[in-house]
Amino acid sequence: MVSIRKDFPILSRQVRGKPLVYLDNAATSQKPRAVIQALSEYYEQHNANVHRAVHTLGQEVTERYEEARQKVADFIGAPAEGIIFTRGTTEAINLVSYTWAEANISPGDEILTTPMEHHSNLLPWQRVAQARGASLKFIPMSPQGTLSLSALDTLLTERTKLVALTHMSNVLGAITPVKEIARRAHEKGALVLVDGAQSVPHIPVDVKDLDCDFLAFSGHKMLAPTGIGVLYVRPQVLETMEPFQLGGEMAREVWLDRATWNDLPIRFEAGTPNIAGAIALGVAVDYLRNLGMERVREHEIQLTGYALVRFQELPNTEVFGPWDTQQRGGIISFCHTGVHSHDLGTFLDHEGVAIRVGHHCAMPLMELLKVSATGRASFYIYNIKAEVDLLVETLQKAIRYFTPGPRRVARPTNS
Ligand code: C6P
Repeated sequence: MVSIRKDFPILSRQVRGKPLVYLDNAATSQKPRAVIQALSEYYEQHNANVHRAVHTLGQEVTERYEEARQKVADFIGAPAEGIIFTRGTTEAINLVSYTWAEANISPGDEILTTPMEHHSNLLPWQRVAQARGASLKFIPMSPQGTLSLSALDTLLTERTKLVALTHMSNVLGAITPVKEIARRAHEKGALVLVDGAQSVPHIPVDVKDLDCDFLAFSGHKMLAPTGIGVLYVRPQVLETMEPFQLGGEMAREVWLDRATWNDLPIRFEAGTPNIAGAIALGVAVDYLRNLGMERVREHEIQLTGYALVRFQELPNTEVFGPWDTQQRGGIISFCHTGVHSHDLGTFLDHEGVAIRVGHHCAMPLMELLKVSATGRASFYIYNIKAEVDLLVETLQKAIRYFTPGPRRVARPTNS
């Protein structure tokens, strides 16, 4: 979507004297001017605390904060009372692990997840399993990210209390069949938590359609600032949950020895929240809705398909994840047999191209892929084919540069 590039001021900057080619969107997205302006307008015109003040500024920001909650709710097809603002996906998942899981996971219970989870959706469950005497089970998967659904026949039992899985792998780009897994988990009485950090910014997501009980995602990966994220909880489940943190605004009445809790979802937002961030997230949601999430998805399918074809020109380079663009998002992880990903990433940076290299906070998946690190290019709405071309051509140069002499001469090049 070339026309929207002008909305993103950072895209006109240079890096090391070259135009920035930003392909690290799975780590964090860039921000449109509308979001940046929402932040400065908030501090220049409205700044006050929410839910507390009778004065005009306080009322203005409370109204805007709650409007943002409604926008986020509509974006994922949820009721506003099921939307809790958090710092991000990590805090959202930890909230569930410290509240719902502590109260509902007992010795002998099982938590089912996958080997491709980001650490944020693995470590909290390791902790809960250890603390509660429960066990952690994993749905087997192929190196491309296809989950073995037939294994659910034996893996899902009456002991399964929670299925926690990513909707889109941050390494493979693989989209998981959440709907099917949720249906089968519910048949056994288990709840379903979806890590939507990589899906909500990129594909249409509707919690009613997925039929999940929890959905966690981060604003900063979907055009909003850092430090704001969302936990959706199915209201019937939320009503049963004890508060996560205790403090200001989450209590209704407080005595010296006890307290009662405020309405949902404020009960789960103790202390002063990230008001500016939440309002700016609302603006980011407006921006994405104006574009249309179907269009966002279609754009990324096109770009990813093009990139997958072009990556085949790279010698000795393995590309991970599904080949079918319908089954993956705009994330391409790759590994060269002879050149370390960090060298490739550094070379690309010298040409203004930003990708991520490393284990991507998914170390068990690296083990499954039998690599210690990958390079990862990830796309968003403002990326264009010319950037994919530059990425592939610069990778070709990097591979030639780092490959020892004779092979350098022998390989046909386009330089
Ligand atoms: N992945 C990446 O470069 P936070 O940091 O809380 O906003 O998001 C955590 C998280 C959870 N789940 C998935 C699937 C994720 O991809 C991430 C963040 C970034 O892949 C930073 S490690």
